[in-house]
Amino acid sequence: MTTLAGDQPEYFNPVSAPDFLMKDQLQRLQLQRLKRIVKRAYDNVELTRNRMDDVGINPEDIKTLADISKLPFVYKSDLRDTYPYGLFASPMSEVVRLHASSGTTGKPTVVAYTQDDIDVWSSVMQRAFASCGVHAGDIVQNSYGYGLFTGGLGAHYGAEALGATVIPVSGGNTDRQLMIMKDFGANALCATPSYFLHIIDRAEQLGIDLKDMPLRVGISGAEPWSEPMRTHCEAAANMKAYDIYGLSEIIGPGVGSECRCQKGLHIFEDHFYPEIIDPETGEVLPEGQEGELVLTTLSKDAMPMIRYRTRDITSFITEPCECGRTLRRINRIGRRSDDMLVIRGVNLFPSQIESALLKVENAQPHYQIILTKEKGLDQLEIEVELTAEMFSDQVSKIEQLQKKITHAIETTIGISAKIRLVEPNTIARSEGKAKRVIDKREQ
Ligand code: DLL
Repeated sequence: MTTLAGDQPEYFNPVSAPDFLMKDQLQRLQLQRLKRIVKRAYDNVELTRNRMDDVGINPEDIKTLADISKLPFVYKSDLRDTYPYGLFASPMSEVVRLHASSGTTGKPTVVAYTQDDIDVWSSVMQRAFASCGVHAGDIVQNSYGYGLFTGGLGAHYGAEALGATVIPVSGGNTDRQLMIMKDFGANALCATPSYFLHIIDRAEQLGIDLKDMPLRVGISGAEPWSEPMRTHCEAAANMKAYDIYGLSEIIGPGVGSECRCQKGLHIFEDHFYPEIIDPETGEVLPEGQEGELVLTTLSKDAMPMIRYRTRDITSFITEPCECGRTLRRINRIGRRSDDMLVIRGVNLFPSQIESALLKVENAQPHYQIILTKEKGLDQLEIEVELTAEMFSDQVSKIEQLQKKITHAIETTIGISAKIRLVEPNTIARSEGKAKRVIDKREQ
């Protein structure tokens, strides 16, 4: 049995206790919370009431957990259509915090928290940290952006609740981040995978070896990242890198998290009820099949989300986890249904490019996808950055690399792509989520 701080077995750590409930205990709790939250949303949110009335369902009709499938879905567009406060179930006098996520189409979507909601959020983040092996007494460098983005404050409160020391450095100013990391002796680093990558590159440029730092754990999320990327980060800093999942509409980071097994993310099911549906038909899929994750907040008062369509594609892992947690696991989210690019009729997800690049020696996972149209036909160009070392190398070596990358990408995505190798540091770096696609086809 593994232990957390001291000699306490993980099972008996009070932080993790809800992670180990027996199935029937958990389901009883979920049902009790589901009934309450459905009633709360019905009584206080006009959109929920109208949608439920339209399909002729009452809060009293929720008698079992399976009855959840009778409830109508909520979509991101519902937040936009009721902007800013239309889905709130609490009066503003009880709302202690607002966050927002920037949409691609103008107005952000706004989310709200009561003090109880903030407490739930801190507790799930505390459990997430604990399951990634962060303990009381650790020093957590929090490089998620602070502000309207939920990453910064979500991780901050969770780490404090755990009894760790937080360095609220936020994203950006990478040279300073590296100095702080070293001087303050950070054991854990929270950053988006793109920013993690940037920190690693910058350290290399400055001649800093991250392996000499006391870093032990990396906690990354907010965008898809691949297994090869995990290997890359772990090797560069001699640490373990864990995936953490969440979204503003549900609470922020802390909806789910990996554990020491690094085999899928446990969903904190006592607060967030997960379903996986066929995105076309809306039907709940048999356990194990891949589909869209739908989440219901079981205990969020200010803004209950009932059957929220995340657009994130994943599947449940059916076997029990070796860590002993009874919480269900989902596979890592590699793509969103609305991220999919259709190029000459072939489906492509940007994360496939990352995986392909990381398989080629000397290639960098800094890339940008540029889509254009020529004589009515889609053209796919992928800009890939050279390392400074490769850049000063012989032309023949660069040509060889280009060939290898072209081959790796074509065999991964199944269509031809023009690969353009670009000078080091020419593709914009991100302190948060990376922008990988420039689609010029509609213009
Ligand atoms: O990204 C919350 C967060 C902050 C999660 C920090 C983890 C760490 P949003 O900005 O609302 O919230 O974006 C949510 O990001 O629907 C997924 O598409 C994507 N996403 C989040 N975590 C992961 C992950 C935050 N671990 C959207 N893997 C979600 C893949 C992720 N995609």
